[in-house]
Amino acid sequence: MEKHIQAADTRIDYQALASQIKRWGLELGFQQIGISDTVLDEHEVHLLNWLGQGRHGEMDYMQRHGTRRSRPAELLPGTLRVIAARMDYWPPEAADPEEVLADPTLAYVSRYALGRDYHKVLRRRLQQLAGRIAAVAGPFGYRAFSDSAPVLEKALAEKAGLGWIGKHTNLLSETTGSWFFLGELYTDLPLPVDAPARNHCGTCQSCLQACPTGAIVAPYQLDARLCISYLTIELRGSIPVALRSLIGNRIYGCDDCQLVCPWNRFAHMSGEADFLPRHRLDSPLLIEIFAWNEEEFLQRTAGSAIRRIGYECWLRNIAVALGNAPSDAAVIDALNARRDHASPLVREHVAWALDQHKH
Ligand code: B12
Ligand code: SF4
Ligand code: SF4
Repeated sequence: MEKHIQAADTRIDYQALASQIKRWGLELGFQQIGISDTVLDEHEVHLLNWLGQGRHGEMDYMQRHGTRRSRPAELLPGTLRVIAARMDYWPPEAADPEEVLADPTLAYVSRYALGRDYHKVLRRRLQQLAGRIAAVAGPFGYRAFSDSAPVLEKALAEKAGLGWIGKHTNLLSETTGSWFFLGELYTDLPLPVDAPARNHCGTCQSCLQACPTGAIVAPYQLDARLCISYLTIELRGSIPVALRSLIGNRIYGCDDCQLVCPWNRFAHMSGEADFLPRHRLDSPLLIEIFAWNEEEFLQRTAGSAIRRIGYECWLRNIAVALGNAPSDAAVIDALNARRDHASPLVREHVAWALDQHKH
């Protein structure tokens, strides 16, 4: 929060300011900016149902903040409007996802995590946007977020006209698909709001059908406990045995529901050097990255979102993928080299993986 909350300043032309904000957003590398009010009543009902059904699994942070997540002014008092932004992340120079997913000797890392951690990239740009607004409007109340606080980002972006929440529960648009991140500025400026985006899922069910674990339990409803993204990124303990073979070679996140979405034919490549793949993480050999020691893991994932899962979960995830790989000497040797690992979590997943190669 950079300053006090202010009332509408009659000297400011808010309509003109909103247009400038959208232009500045594009100059700063966002692909689209929209403005919404803070009313999220319907989304709050869905959020509370989701939590009530335990679909957040062990993501305690999803329920820790009460109604602050669905009521922006409870998180930042005085918030009147939300300036929602989206930034494409699909890296132009990455291996073809279908080819990587089809080769069980390779590891699949979801496309959003191949380069630099997006949280930092988006929040820095949003701060710059706020700086430009302040230069024209004077000091104003705001805070910048990108997956960094209890904020219902997709719902706000939908209201701001950036796209609709699809049946796979990601935000997508008919002009750009869904391969983008979201970020926002909560603000006390009484800016004019944009019209919400319309839903174009129609009768399509492709994402529900493509999900390897059946995590999209109904249109617009995701049971995170079944989602490979949750299992490989958020879950800290043991991955449920029944789900391990369904994970295939996905070692960090999952993109399947977006890969099949017809609207992603219209997706644009990211122009951000920050999102280019690092250390060939777009198609690494499973046995090679399983051999990294902790120092190598920390060094090669510095500045990346992957680092947050820690070395133990990194090995846990790769062990599962190696359990799903074809049985050959190199795979069995790699697993045997980790069977006495200091971590019980790693040992248990390695033992499971070795067991897969006995049948
Ligand atoms: C928790 C979380 C997860 C969890 C749960 C996902 C989820 N759907 O909630 C897990 C770990 C599984 C996850 C995975 C991924 N995530 Co995530 N995640 C979040 C986070 C932190 C909160 C999302 C949230 O509020 N969930 C609460 C539930 C209730 O929301 P919901 O399932 O979307 O349900 C909404 C609607 O579907 C609708 N609804 C719900 N039930 C019903 C029922 C009916 C009948 C109807 C009509 C509607 C309806 O209302 C709900 C509220 O708006 C946001 C960041 C943020 N602060 O917003 C990022 C965020 C959503 N994630 C993001 C990304 C990129 C991903 C992955 C693609 C990463 C990957 N490749 O592995 C996957 C996609 C998986 C998927 N199919 O959604 C991006 C999405 C960008 C975009 N274009 O939409 C976000 C916005 C982060 C960011 N700042 O860019 N994520
Ligand atoms: S990210 Fe993967 S596991 Fe999760 S809902 Fe989409 S397809 Fe299913
Ligand atoms: S795959 Fe089909 S149903 Fe799923 S989000 Fe895309 S358009 Fe909607």
